[in-house]
Amino acid sequence: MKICLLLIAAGLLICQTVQGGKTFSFEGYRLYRADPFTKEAAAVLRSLHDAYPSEPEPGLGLTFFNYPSHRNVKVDILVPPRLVSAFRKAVAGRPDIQLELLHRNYGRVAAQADRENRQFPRLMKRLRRAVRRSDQLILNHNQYLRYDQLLEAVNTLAQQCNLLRSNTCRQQEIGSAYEGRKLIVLRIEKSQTDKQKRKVWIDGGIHAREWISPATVLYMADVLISKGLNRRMWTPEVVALLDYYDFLMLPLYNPDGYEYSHSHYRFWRKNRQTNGGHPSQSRVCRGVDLNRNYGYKWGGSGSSSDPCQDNYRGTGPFSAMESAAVKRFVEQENSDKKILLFLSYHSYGQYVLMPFGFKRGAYPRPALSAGKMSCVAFFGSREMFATNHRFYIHGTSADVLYEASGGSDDWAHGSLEVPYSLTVELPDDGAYGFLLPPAYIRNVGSEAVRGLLAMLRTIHDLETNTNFYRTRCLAHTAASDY
Ligand code: 0X9
Ligand code: ZN
Repeated sequence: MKICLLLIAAGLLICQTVQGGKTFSFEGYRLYRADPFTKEAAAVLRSLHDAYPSEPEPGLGLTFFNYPSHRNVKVDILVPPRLVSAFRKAVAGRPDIQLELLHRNYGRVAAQADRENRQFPRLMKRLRRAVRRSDQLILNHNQYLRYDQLLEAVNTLAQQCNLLRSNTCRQQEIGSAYEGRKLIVLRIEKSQTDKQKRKVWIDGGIHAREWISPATVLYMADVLISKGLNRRMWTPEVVALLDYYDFLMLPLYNPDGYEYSHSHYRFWRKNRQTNGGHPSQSRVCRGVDLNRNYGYKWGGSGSSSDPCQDNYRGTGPFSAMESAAVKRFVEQENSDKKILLFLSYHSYGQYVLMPFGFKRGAYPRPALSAGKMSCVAFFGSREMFATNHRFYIHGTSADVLYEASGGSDDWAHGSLEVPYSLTVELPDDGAYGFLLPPAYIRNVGSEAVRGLLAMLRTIHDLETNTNFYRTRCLAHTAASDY
């Protein structure tokens, strides 16, 4: 009851606050959801995507929140006022496209999200005076942090980790982003002498606008440290996890793009490197989609050669500094084939995706390897559903989402032969989309931790119990599909 009153009081406080900030306002922008029923309809959406790129001035053209690769792939599209009639002319009235207006003025939605991100930490501070925080994590997890704050948070985690158990955590600068910001990997290694231990790679924030992703990776690192090393907080399964695996965590893969999405354009996706000019553009466009820049099947479907597009693949495999740094590091860490699980966290949509993403109907070989990965994805998504009743779809990226080549997950499995490689699309399902309020961070974080535990439990079972696949997996995976 007290909480409710406080929440009401805080709600009033939110209403009173004056809108501020100098970021792009989205005033009058409309958010549409288009569902193409035929392949011709999907092609119409793709031609709009290509004809009106968001750049060279971000927000000038259409901003697609996802890519219309096939029929029945619903896409959310942000339309500036000047393009509303052209957009509607191309799409509305087509019997094979269902068009829904989600927001008439996305400026109001973005402004509200901005206010909440600034005010929620203050609200939580007040609340905590009344309600003692029960989970005892090291960090607050109530705000989408800026780059500096995020590095500070990683530093705090590393220090606390080593206070709990000396020499367990290490921060490693694996390279830098185009504008010079650091790429920091947090290593959590409970026993550095155990040569048998397998490694788990986890990255977040490869796409700038997916703010819930770095926040979730940070949350997961906090739980691993707080509940795996702190005697007063021990959770047996987390303790065991640190005995079996070493964790290599890169919470913020794309710091330049992330900062830009905070300071200028909220829906920026790529990194911030300057590209050579495109013949059709008088101005230079910026950014490479880092998740189209990987070397396995680079340059194929779902990636663009146009530097102004959001899914621009770059000039060649690993042409971007960020992905080149990650490649170097991950390859070195995997030189003894010790990486067992490669996990990339994105948003939004609620999917657990496995390779391959470059083409529909392409599966890991042998079929058993695809079946095992699918089984891990299934148990992960089932556990995440059990946590907060948010449903995650699992399958190969190309089959259940869209075709997109040059992704990190395809590379980890296809080139490095990491046995289990998954991409998790975190919440939500599109109601808030990228503007998921910071109040969700803890909630999504705990769901992600439980998903991670379930995935690693399943992998352990698969690797140690020869009957597990037959008795527990086959019921959930149509092995014949692979
Ligand atoms: O398009 C992507 O890079 C990911 N979705 S997102 O909406 N977060 O941008 C999905 C990547 C799936 N993996 C591959 N296609 N390889
Ligand atoms: Zn993404």
